[in-house]
Amino acid sequence: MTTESVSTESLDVLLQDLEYRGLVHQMTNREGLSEKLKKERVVLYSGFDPTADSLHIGHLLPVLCLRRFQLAGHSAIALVGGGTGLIGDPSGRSTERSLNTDDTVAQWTDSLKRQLSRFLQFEGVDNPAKLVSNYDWLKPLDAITFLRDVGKNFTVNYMLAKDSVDSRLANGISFTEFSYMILQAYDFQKLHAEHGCSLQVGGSDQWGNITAGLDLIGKTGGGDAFGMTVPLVTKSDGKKFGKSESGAVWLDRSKTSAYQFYQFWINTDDNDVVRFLKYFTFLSRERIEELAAEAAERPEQRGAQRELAREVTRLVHGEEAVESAEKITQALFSGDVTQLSEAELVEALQDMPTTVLAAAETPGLIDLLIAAQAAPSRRQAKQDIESGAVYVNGQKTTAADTAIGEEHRLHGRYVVLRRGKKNYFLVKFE
Ligand code: 485
Repeated sequence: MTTESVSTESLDVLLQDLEYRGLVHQMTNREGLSEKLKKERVVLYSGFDPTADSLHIGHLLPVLCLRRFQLAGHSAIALVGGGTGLIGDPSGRSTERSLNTDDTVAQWTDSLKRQLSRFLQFEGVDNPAKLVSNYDWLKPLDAITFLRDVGKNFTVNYMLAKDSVDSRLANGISFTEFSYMILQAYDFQKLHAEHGCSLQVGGSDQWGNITAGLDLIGKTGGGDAFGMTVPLVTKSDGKKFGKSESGAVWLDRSKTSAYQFYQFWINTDDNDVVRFLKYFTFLSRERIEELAAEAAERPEQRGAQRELAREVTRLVHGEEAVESAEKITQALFSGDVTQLSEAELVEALQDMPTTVLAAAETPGLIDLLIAAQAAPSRRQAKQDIESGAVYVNGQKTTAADTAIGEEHRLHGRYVVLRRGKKNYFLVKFE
């Protein structure tokens, strides 16, 4: 199961590569794991709780780590917490979570499984990945078995000493969340016994849960097992990583469009871009060093940001999404929005002010600027038009008495107004 030999050369470089990328935050027994990784195909897992209908970029490091291990010849298991998602992990949180219904968690479990499957290979390789939900073994676990066989291995003293619990003692923690670590420990033990899984990877807030699993495996006579955490992603400006102005950056395209996703990465600070290239891309060390040198010499060209955005968008949404995001970026930069498909136009202007007018209306340009809230008064609107600051579908329009008729509508229903270099307004006729 775990003893097949794999080309030792590729395995030797894996840990070095992870360390070069700064992906190893904590690790139990580095030498032991290094030896094992060189010697055999290791089965590892990482878990994701269905606390929303999509993963977000805060989940990406562990997801990509599973992929890195798989590409190096190891066997990755992505676990969705269909069971633990019904309980609620207190790790890294200062307040109790509210419980979601069984149906909601079941739906979110399916969504997460679908998303995770994009990053791993399940067929056509000799180390196919696995996708499991801990609902399958946690749901049938009865209270007596759980307390006798699992709970007996943990002292309350040990549990109280964990950060996730200790940090909550002042304000209170339910018995439900208090018990969470034991469930995650049980998962690790289960995967260890049934799939030969000997490594769990997670974010740094998962250290306590991962080591609880190692302790359980140790106490119940299991063999070698290891834990590793990836760092919490920080930004040099001190703001929280993974939030854009419109909230979390999701991996689901219907929540964060591929263009918005691409833009998020394009906007990476010069001080963060090299670190993020290491964290989030599969580019070689040579290529990263090249981009780092380029970014240091010619930061204004933002070549490193462009490559970062392209690579991560390709990983998450595919090549076609990269092309369309670049096309949209170019169109908004040059102002020529007429080349965009309807879907691209909608995506491009998604975050811009949008006004809906009746299809029968054919307003004059001044009225349209007022309706779209692109000008505060008719007087100002007229002045903006005559001074050449107003563009209709990318065309500078200096006649204040222009009527905006059907011939101006892109894809039969959109008019794109622009004031100045980058203030866009979308008017939709329907
Ligand atoms: O056996 C397991 C069951 C559940 C989990 C892990 C193993 C999930 C874990 N307890 C958890 O809550 N993870 C977070 C989540 O699902 O959103 C985040 C972590 C973050 C990183 C990410 O998952 O907070 O550090 O591990 C993948």
